[in-house]
Amino acid sequence: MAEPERGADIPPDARGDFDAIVIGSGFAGLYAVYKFTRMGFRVRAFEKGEDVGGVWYWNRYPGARCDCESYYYSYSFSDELQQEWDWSLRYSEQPEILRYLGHVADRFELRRHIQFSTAVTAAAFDERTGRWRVTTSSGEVVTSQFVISAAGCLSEVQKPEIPGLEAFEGDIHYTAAWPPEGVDFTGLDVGIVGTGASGVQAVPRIARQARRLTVFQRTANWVIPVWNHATTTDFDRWVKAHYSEIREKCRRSPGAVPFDMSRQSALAVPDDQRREIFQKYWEIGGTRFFSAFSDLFSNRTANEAAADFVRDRIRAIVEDPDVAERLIPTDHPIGTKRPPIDDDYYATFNRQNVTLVDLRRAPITGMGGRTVTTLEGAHSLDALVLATGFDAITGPLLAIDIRGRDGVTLRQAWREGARTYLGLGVAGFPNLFTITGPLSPSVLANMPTAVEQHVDWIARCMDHMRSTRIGLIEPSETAQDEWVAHTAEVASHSLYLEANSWYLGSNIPGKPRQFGVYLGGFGAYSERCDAVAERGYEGFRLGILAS
Ligand code: N01
Repeated sequence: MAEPERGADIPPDARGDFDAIVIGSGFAGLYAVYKFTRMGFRVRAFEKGEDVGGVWYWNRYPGARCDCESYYYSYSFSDELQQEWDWSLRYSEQPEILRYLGHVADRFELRRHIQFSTAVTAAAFDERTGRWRVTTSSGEVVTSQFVISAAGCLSEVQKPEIPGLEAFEGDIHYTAAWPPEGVDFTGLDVGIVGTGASGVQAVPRIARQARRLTVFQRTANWVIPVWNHATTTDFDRWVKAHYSEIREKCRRSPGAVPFDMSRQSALAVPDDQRREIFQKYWEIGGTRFFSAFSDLFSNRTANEAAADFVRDRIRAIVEDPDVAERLIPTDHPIGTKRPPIDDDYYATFNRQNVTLVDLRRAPITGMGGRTVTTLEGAHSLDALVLATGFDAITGPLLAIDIRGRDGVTLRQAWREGARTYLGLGVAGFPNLFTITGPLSPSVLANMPTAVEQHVDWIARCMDHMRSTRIGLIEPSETAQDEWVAHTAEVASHSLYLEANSWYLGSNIPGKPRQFGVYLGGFGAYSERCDAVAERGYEGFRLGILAS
């Protein structure tokens, strides 16, 4: 088979001049390139990885898997694509998702528009020309009418300061930047720091391969089973015959998923019935556990009932009662830090080669050679895995030197927290669009659906501007202020604010505490975006260029 087309084959554009620059080529970037090029826009995407995939390119750690079911964690824009692609697992693992994205890039000939191994380092709006000057890591400067960030919400790796880390002489691997060739832990003593979604998925796989695994846990997390299994021909056939209804349901639902949330309060049923319902949803598995009742994220007592149920499950699975107690979270309501989904996590602590170290009780005090020392003792390790997360939501945008009107940087504009209108645009930064940006439903919606909705909205807007000869669009300060206040108000009714989570930026020292996700529900949000467009881009200022 011929080698797929690569970014290196991009025909040089004589003027380095584009209609749209797209940052990134994960789910969002690929669809943006597809959509904009099909509409006749001159597009270039810059991708810092060597290939497409975004988050699925970088997060190749053992066990990396999606927590949405395969049939709806996929694109809907092409019926041929959704009919021809077969998923092998109910919840896809990283290699299969990366193959899918590679297939999409090949099938729709997208690679020719993507320049790989090239990061966007800066973007400055030129008020004289009304265009953006975009600088890349290779020193190239191009200009464009629009800049569209498809940099994602979880792509800026967090490398926390851990005492003595620089003195550790064994191998160090970040789950979020895993070597493409993989890592063989056979016969090694391995440590892992971090028990978020990445750590929880990696622990069972590494434990099966390594000689010993030491899990350094700072905060225990609530883990829900996934019950992953091979897809069946019958289910596949059913899905493919019903894709239009499934996708429509996703587009209208609060989480962009094809199932309903219960309308019943957890407190409206007697104790034994409540436990039966939790049991039923536990057996369904995944994030659907949280749709068992309507008020798990808004009512402390309802949430506590769910926590109580899961506590019992943990105690039933983990054989050592002391280890079980240390694995039970005590500092946040269930689900308010993103709950990891995995089948083997708790049972892995029954293995003889796995040790849990509680960093709350015994913090790491230093490292040296191949030893990690805590207040309670020394651990000899050949390799250390850091599953320590991301500077989420705003991090990928703030990592780029973005300058809007009057040379104001995005960092300055957001020094007290992200300010956007609909998570799509930023006042003072004309013609900059952010796909699944801060204060949109983003990470609390099924991503491919959220991505398609944003890209379609942006494409419609660009088309409208082209046909009406409007050169500039940016949110008004008033509309942006109202949106920021509205997102904060909606979040204030939820229990999410009770956890120190990356949703709130709490994992990054000095980051303003702000709930970065719109909690009003994806379906309602999407309707609002459509209404804004239909009312002539209400809340945006539209401008005609002087020349
Ligand atoms: O990162 P995290 P993640 N010393 O920030 C600990 C998505 N995702 O990569 O809680 C010791 O959640 C930190 O401890 P604490 C998903 O949305 C999706 O796991 O801050 N420990 C925590 O335990 C997810 O939520 C999938 O006390 C330190 C961990 O590191 C998001 O990505 C799979 C530390 C970080 O957890 C991020 O998940 C994987 C320190 N200095 C990820 N610093 C899917 O299934 C941090 N920690 C699709």
